[in-house]
Amino acid sequence: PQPVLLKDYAPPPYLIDRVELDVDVREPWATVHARLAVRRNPGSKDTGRTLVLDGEHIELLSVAIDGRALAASEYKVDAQNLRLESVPDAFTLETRVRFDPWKNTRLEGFYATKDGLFTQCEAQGFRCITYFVDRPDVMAKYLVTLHADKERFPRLLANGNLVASGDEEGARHWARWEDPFPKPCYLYAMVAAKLDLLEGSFTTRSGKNALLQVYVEPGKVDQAGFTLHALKKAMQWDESVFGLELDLDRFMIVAVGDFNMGAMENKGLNIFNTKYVLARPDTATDMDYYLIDRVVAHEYFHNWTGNRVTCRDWFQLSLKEGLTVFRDQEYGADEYSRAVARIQDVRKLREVQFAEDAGPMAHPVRPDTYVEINNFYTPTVYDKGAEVVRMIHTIIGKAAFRRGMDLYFERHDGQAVTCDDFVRAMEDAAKVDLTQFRRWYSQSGTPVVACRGEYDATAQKYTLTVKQSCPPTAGQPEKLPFHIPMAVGLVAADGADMALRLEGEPRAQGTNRVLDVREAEQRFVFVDVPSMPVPSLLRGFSAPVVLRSDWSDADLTHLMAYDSDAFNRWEAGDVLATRIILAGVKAIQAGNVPEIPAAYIDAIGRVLVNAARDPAFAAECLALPAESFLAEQMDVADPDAIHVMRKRVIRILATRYRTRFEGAFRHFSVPGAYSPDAGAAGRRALRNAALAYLMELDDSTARALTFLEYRRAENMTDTMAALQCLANSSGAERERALGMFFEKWKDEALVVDKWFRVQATSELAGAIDRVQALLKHPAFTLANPNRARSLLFAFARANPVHFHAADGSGYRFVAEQVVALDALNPQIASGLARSFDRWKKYDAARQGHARAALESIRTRDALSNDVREVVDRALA
Ligand code: HT7
Ligand code: ZN
Repeated sequence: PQPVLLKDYAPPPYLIDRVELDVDVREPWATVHARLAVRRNPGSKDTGRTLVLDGEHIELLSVAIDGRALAASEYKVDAQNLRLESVPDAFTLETRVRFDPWKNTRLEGFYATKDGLFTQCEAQGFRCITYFVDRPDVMAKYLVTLHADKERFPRLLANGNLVASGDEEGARHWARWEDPFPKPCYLYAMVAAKLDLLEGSFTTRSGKNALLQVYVEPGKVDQAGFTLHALKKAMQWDESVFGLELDLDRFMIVAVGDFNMGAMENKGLNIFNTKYVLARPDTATDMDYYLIDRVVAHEYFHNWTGNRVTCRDWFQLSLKEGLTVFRDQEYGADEYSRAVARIQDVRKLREVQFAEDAGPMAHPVRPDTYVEINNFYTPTVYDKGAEVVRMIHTIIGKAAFRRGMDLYFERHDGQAVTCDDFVRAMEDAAKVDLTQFRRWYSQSGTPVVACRGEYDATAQKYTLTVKQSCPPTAGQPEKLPFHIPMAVGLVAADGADMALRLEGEPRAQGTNRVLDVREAEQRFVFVDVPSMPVPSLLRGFSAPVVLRSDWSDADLTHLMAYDSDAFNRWEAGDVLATRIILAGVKAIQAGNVPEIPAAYIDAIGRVLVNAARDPAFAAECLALPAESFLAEQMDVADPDAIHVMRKRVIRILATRYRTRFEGAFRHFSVPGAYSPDAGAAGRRALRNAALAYLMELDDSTARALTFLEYRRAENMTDTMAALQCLANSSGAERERALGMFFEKWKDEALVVDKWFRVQATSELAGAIDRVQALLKHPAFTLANPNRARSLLFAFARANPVHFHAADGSGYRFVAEQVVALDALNPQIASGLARSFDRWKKYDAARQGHARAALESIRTRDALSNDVREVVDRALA
């Protein structure tokens, strides 16, 4: 297939203002009768009279224009399109199509699961339901009537308001829904299913009372309460922070167990993966609760950033996704701990997005080309996109950002717009020039910012020299300098922040400054600096860059102890730990015994002593950098040495602080009824981090303690923490705990996913054999994305030492699974294929195995475009 190019964008020659759908469900068919009000687009330069509609995996039964049925000679239909020549300027187009949702394993369009039928239309699933101009700049009002068997499908839902319903012949029923808002077809949704319902209500600040509904599979209403609670919190937050109110009388969330992504923001009818809806203290961990909170908020926030103002084309995806991730990050920061939320978000960005930016799938936040749009729902578009919005917030400040949002809605409500329209609203509201800043949207790659500080005691000046560069990325050999907001402070020897005055300024302006770095090399001279400071750079991770600085180990332990910026206190420890592990890897490679500086061991001791001040923060400080992140820091990654060295550091700390870890494990218990709030979750995080350190000793005392904890645990957070430790241990407790767990939870799909995951990520020898055996487990199926993720993605992404096995067995195994998955669900298969992205980072022997594995995928016939694009780019 030909790549789609941003530069080829042209407005659609025809618009569709109104859509009436009549959907009849009778197994094996769904039959869809569509009536579309079509008119020529006055904004299009195309003067042709051909209407091209998209349609895939559907069988055309009839076509009519203004009530006249067309003969087969009057239209052309192929596997992708329906073409109508010489159409009038305005007309009603009627089509009838049918397809089999029970055979739809791709899970896009309209598909069947055990509980009923559900839709997923973003990005291009609507064309699998009816013939349509399937692009987001075609917006229409919808009236939808659904018909189905009443007993099998008691719930018939679509976007908007229920306007009529009734029974019909043959024990069937129908329901008609009208959505008052024009929308792009990717926001279309319908459901015909047997589901239980939890209801609530929300009164908006202008006094409108809205009905809130959460639909879940039968018998699971007791796991839906937190989602309803989270939805109300999100509504409240968007009103108070952005002044944005719910515009609907009814807001529905439907949970489905078979779903390709996390959730979908269809107007008024959000469809969610069960993973982001169902939670009970004994089935869901603190992290599950936190993610549910964030995802519910994210989808709700899309109602304005995505639905009311949508994307002109799919190159603009970050317009809605980057902005909405920024909004859900801020919501998380306000609802939980700002510092811990930031640490976790940055950790993920650096582990996943930075690797993407350095690999074959690197693309700008606003890509300029794609083959398969589903491959571009990426960490770059989402998470780097959110960082780009955050930088605008940092540059112009909170008040101007809010003005910019208001202006954006004032100008563009009801429109399909571009990233540039968003930036222009921010520029106009803040009266700043973001011309250079726009490069963040068009240039791929992670900039490297190198800082060097020089102190002149006589002149009492501190000069910070900042150099930026950006490595070449696919299709972009050269980059222009970025506009980088760099938040900085200067920390004195006594730990206090110094007042900051730049040369030329009349007076000091606070102790925390945002420097505008715009040049390839720039100097910032601070005056009135009474003593040699330690610079605290990029506070709060104010830009998505790799920071290099000439800090000594002592500088870093000083920042760990005193930096007033909590993120940078954590960051200093992370930089130091990375430095120590990478030095240890070199020592191991040279056959030497690695050393761990006493200053670092002492600093971790202080983290433990002070843990009670903020247990969640302390738990983050105890978590060493991930193996995948460490691999990215090496020229040639050595997964075995990284694994050995990282574990060595943990074991040395565990040995040295055994008593403190045991004390923390006892002390930070959380009495009373379970609550997922930040305080309680933070205590559990610290307690379980302590347990993991102790279990690294893998002696009989630690194993007995962990097994006892496993049996006594009263919530899933503590259960999983203990089980994860046991899964990595060779003792007999491992099999006992895993057996007990499965027996207890075999009927709870999301908990069974955890059981697969904990085994797939086990570092014990023989991982591939165990994962291969689990593939044959009766509870395993490739057809369910959550299950495939829990075993295959977990192995390929979170078990680096076995995925990168030196004999290539990990690569061969994953390649075979990519091929098997591709036959069912190309989107999920291409996600798994992306596990090979960084294959060129490894040694020649591993590269040979990875290349062979990738070639073995590429040579298969009938490979999807999704997988082909990923594999072609990896091998290029
Ligand atoms: N906007 C939603 C994206 C999405 C999606 C995309 C492709 C295939 C399946 C999908 N399910 C959901 C989710 C979001 O970002 O809010
Ligand atoms: Zn989103």
